[in-house]
Amino acid sequence: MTTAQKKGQQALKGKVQYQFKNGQCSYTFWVPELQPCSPESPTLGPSYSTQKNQSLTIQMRLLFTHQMEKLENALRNSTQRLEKLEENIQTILRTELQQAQQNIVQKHTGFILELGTSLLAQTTAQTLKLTNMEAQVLNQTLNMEKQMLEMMQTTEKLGKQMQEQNHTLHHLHGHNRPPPLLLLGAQPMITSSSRPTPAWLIFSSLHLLTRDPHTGEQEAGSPPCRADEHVFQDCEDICRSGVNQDGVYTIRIPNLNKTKRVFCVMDTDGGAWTVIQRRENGTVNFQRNWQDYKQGFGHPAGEHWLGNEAVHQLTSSAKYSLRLEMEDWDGNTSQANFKHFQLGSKEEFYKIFVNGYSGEMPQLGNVILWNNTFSTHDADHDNCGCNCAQIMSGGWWFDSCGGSNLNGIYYPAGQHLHKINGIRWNFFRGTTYSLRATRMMMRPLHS
Ligand SMILES: [Ca+2]
Repeated sequence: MTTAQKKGQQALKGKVQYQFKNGQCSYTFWVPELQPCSPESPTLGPSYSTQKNQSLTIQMRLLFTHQMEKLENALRNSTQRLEKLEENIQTILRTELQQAQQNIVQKHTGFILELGTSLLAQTTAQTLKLTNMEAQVLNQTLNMEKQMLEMMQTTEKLGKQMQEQNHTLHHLHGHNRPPPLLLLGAQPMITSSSRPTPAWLIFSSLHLLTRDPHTGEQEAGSPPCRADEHVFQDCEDICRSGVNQDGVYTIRIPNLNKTKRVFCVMDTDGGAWTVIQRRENGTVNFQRNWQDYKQGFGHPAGEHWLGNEAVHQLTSSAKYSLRLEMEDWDGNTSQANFKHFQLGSKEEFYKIFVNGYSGEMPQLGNVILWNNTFSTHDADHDNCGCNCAQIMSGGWWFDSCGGSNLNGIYYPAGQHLHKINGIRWNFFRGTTYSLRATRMMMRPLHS
């Protein structure tokens, strides 16, 4: 509240004008003018004293009002100062708070950056280590492949030298005597001098198969084919039913509640062969995984893999023999025969059991497949620190990558040389020669 005092500019007779202003309101007072005191004046008496007291009261009120006004102003000034002080304090506190927050953010950011840098450095170091290890492994693998190739080339040279020595010995002993390999108990071998064309006609001449390798006499105990059975376990069963034509037939695999289509090579003299593998033109991809080799694939009338499980069940239900037939790109053929043949279970990784070998290099023949487990690129069960199926391709009983792989990559004519991952049988055409055609087949053991 504000108050103004004005003293009247014009005095009425014997009175003095006082004006007060409070806000928008103004008040006017007329106060009697004090007369100089005269003790002798008979007019001064009680009336004069009363007027004087009233004037003093008004002056006191005015003075009080003035003091109050000063006090209010002082209070207002103090309030304003306090407000400014509070504002300054808040400003200072806000500034300090912001500064503190910035400091905290900077510290956290610095810590996170430092941590990130440290992790990045560690990751980089680990990546470098992994890269170095990968490079070392790759180099070692390449070195191993190179050494293996060199070893195979050396083996191939030794094989050629051995063949030349055999040839020399043959000439030294005279042309009327058979070559040494045949004297060592091999099955009749198709040599280049007696090679017919086409070569597979030789395989159809199965009367050779049933003859004793030493005497050339007919094998004893070869049952004649008959037609009194209706559920066929294998091609020999079909042959016994009276069928004597080569072709695709249906058999029921023992212990498996399903049938299989197979190609049968009928031989009325010596039973019939159930074909379990055939390569002849590269129309079927043999780069398969474990499951495919387990179940079989391809076409029985063409390129075909009967399946490890079926062969395991067949060879577990009866005694079987195994024959492998091979042909190179010049029409040369060769055979490998195993009198005893059995395939282990999937828990044994379809380990192959062969014995009673006859074929080229008879002293070493059993070793080429003997007791090796089956491997594919996704199931490494070989005896090498490497993965032979990845290096050699296909699925096979590799050992330490071994001396054979009839399921390798099919290379066409002109591309079949210097290949370690082709269709290979080291005893026939060496370690880097990829063959033109192969056939694997089995039949019950003839005593
Ligand atoms: Ca291995």
